[in-house]
Amino acid sequence: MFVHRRRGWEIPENRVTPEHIFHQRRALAKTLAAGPILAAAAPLLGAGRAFAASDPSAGLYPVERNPKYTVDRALTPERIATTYNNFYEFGSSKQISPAAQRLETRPWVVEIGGAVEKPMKIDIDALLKKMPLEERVYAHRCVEAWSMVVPWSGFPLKALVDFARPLGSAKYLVMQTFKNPKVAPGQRQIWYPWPYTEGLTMFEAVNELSFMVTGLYGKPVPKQNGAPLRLAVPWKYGFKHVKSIVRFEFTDKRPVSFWEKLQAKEYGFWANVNPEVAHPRWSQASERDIGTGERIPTKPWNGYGDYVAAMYANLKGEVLFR
Ligand SMILES: Nc1nc2c(c(=O)[nH]1)N[C@H]1C(S)=C(S)[C@@H](COP(=O)(O)O)O[C@H]1N2
Ligand SMILES: [Mo]
Repeated sequence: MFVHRRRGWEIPENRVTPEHIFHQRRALAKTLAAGPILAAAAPLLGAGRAFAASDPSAGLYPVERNPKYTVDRALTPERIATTYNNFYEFGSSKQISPAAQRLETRPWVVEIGGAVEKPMKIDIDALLKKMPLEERVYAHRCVEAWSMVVPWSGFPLKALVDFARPLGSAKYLVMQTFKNPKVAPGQRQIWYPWPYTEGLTMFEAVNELSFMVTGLYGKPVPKQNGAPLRLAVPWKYGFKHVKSIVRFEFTDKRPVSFWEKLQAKEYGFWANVNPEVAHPRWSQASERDIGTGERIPTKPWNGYGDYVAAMYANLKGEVLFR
C-alpha cells in the first residue's frame, strides 16, 4: 500500500524508528543473510513447515475442495503466495514472512461481542471443531494491482455468524487483528491506527462467498498469511482481508477501517473490485499475476459478480469501488 500524504512514514526509517527496533532489524537482516547456511543444515525446517508440524490443527488438513469455487487461471505457487505478503504489523515491505514467525498463534482466543445474544470467548481449536471446513480456490486481488490464485481452507463466515447469534439490531460485523507491539514491530509505529480493523455489512458477511480462512495449500494457514484466522472476500480488494483476527463485533455503526482512517480518499469501506474505477493514483484496469508475472485484465467484482452484484443494486449513492 502506498500512502501519499506527507506523514511520518515518508521519513527515512532510521529517523522515525526507535533505536532498539532499528538494531533489531539489522540483526534480522544478518540472520536472513545467514539463511542459506541454516537451510543447508536443516533442509526440512523451512519456517512454514516447522510451524505446520507443531500446529495442533495440522491434522485437520487437507480438507475436501468445494468444486463450486474455482478460477480459470493457474494456482499461484505456494512458495510465492507465502513469501510475497502485506502484513503491516510486521513491516511495510512484501518480505515480512520471517518477521511474522514471531507471532504466537497458540493459545489463541477469539472474542465475539457487541449486538449478540451472549458475548463469548472461544479458543480457536474449539471453534475449528464446530465449523464446517472445506477448501475453495479464490482469486485474490490487491488494490496495488497484483493478484494471485490460492486454495484457502476454512469455513463460510455465515457459519460463524449463525454460531454468534447476532441481535436484529446488528447491521455490520467488525473484525480486528491482535495488538501486541512486543511481537509486531509495525505496531510500535504509533501513527498507524492499530489494531487493524475491517468490517462488512451483515448482508455481505452472510454472502456465500465470505470465507474465514484457517488453512492454505492443504495445511494450517502460515503466520504471514494471517494465522490462525483471516478473512477472504474475493470480490473486494485485498485490504479487506483482515488477518490474525482476535475479535468479532456486531454493531449498528459502520466501522472506519485501518486504511480508511489513514487515507479515506483512496481506501473506502466498500472496496469492491472494478477495472473501470481507477485508484486516485493508478489504473485498476489490469493486474499482475504474481505467479506467472503476466499482466491480465481485471474483471468487474474480480469475476464474482453473479454472487454479489445484486447486494449493491440499491446502494448507487455509495462509493462502492474504492
Ligand atoms: N492485519 C492485517 N491484515 C491485512 C493486512 C495488514 O497489513 N494487516 N494487509 C491486507 C492487504 S493490503 C492484503 S493485499 C492482504 C494480503 O494477504 P496475503 O499476504 O495473504 O496475500 O492482507 C490484508 N490483510
Ligand atoms: Mo492489498
